[in-house]
Amino acid sequence: MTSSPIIKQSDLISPDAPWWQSTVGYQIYPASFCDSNGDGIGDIVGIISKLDYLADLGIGFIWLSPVYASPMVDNGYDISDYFAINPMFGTMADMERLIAEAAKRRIGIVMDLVVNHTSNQHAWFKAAQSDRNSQYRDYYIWRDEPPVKGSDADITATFGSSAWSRCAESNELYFHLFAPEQPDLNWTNPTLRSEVYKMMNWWLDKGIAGFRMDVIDLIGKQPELGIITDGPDLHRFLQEMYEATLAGRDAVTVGEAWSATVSTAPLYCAPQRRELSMVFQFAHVTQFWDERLGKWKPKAIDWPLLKSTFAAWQNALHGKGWNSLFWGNHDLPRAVSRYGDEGEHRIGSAKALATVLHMMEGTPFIYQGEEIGMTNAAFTRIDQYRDVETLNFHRIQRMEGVAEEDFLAGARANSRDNARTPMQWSASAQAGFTDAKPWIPVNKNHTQINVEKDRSDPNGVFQHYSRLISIRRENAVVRHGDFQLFLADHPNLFAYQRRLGTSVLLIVANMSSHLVSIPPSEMPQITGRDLITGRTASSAVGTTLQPYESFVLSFSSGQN
Ligand code: TEU
Ligand code: CA
Repeated sequence: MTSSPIIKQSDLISPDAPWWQSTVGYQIYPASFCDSNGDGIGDIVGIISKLDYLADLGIGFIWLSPVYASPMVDNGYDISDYFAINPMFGTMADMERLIAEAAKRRIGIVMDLVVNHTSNQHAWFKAAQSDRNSQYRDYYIWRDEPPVKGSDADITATFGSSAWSRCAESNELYFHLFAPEQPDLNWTNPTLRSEVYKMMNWWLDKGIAGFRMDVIDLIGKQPELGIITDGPDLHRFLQEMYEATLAGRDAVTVGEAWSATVSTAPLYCAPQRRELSMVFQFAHVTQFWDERLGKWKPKAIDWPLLKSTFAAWQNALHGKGWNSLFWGNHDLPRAVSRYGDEGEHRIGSAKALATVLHMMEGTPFIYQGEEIGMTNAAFTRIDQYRDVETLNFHRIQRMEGVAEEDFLAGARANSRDNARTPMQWSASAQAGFTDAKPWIPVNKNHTQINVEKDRSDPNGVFQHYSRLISIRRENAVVRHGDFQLFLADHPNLFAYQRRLGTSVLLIVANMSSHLVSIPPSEMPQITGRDLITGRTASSAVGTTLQPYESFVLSFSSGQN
């Protein structure tokens, strides 16, 4: 096993545990992070200029959303060349400099690996569609006629409409689980698989720290049988990929798996299976979507239900596999807007959410702007949106008779663009993100919510995240302790204990905007040091918590 160039094993408290279990990831959505050349679009040089900021925060790696060559139908999740950088984001030399500059600060670069599909502008697809005898033909999935309605192969794409589109050139239908411009790759073709592994090795050899794998639970699909997730060959492919690329390297791999359950997750991430480092699953997200209208009609957050979901995952994976911990990403609304309070208690709720998430077992991911408590976009008109999914569903739902205001209300809550408005660096025009007109509007609240302002506040959100990251690094119990939920049915208090040997942490947060007293419970009555404030504090029954107050008490079980 070669050791990671990024984080030295000797720096870690448990040198036996992999480096990515002691640190925190930070997701950058390149188009919206920092624009260095005044074209209104974030870029790689912009990211390099903010590496010191990320080093101050204390993160260990960046998950970089796609920067590969792409026609940008789905903002880079439609790749036309895996070996090239989109000129909009910079050059390969910029990318190499990013890897090197990040490494100097002990930050790894985790690339987004989008290999469930390519762009329809990829050379493989162009060759495949123009010539039935092309060697690339079988890299994709074809059909002569549309499937019979209601038959197994009659599948709807994630972005709406049929997953089978007619190819004008060959007059056949090809399969795509996302936009028609994102044809799905046929993973049953061994040559295609080896091309993907070659490409992965090429990037790993450049010194990247690993991959976040886009919709990796879909690569075993068998559309003719109606099988999309958990296909019969899925794990065989992942094991083959591991041996061909990851074995002998100290890379991290994060598998996006919307379909993963507490029972299927270990199949991806149990270490002895040699597949992925961790899963990135969405049980806590999708449980609050409508049965019929999905994300476009979100349900209110029910804390007892949410807590029980986290607890189930904590307990199911403990000692078996590794999970990711996150509130948001580029596909989801902003954490404070969805789970907290974007008004009066914005700062408090951002901190409480961070506390309860970061003290669990798993690798936390911070989505850009979350560390200063950024909120949803608050767009009021459809022409402010850019996201292909939002625009498709707008068209579809309007056709189905959904009123404009109703659609806009759903989009305001859950459109992917909520997370994609530019990073708010300062109160100046365009939030210090760009000098030009940004590709998507800046949130009007940047005058109040921005990095400069938050960091000048010792009680700001950034400081809190930074503290939580140090607590994780310094306390093995955060990484490997067991988990016990307290007050499971309490509507506002999120309370749990982590325990490793004699070292115990008690985490309590009031997830509401009113005062809440801790009721009698099975929770230990102890006094310990609050790792966040450094004060001596107590978990005593009757203690009253301020709105969104949270604490992390550390004590030794020998003392009580
Ligand atoms: O997301 C997978 C995915 O299924 C989401 O699009 C999700 O279903 C949707 O937001 C829910 O409404 C990944 C990427 O994270 C996303 O940005 C890409 O658009 C998608 O894959 C296709 O590559
Ligand atoms: Ca730019």
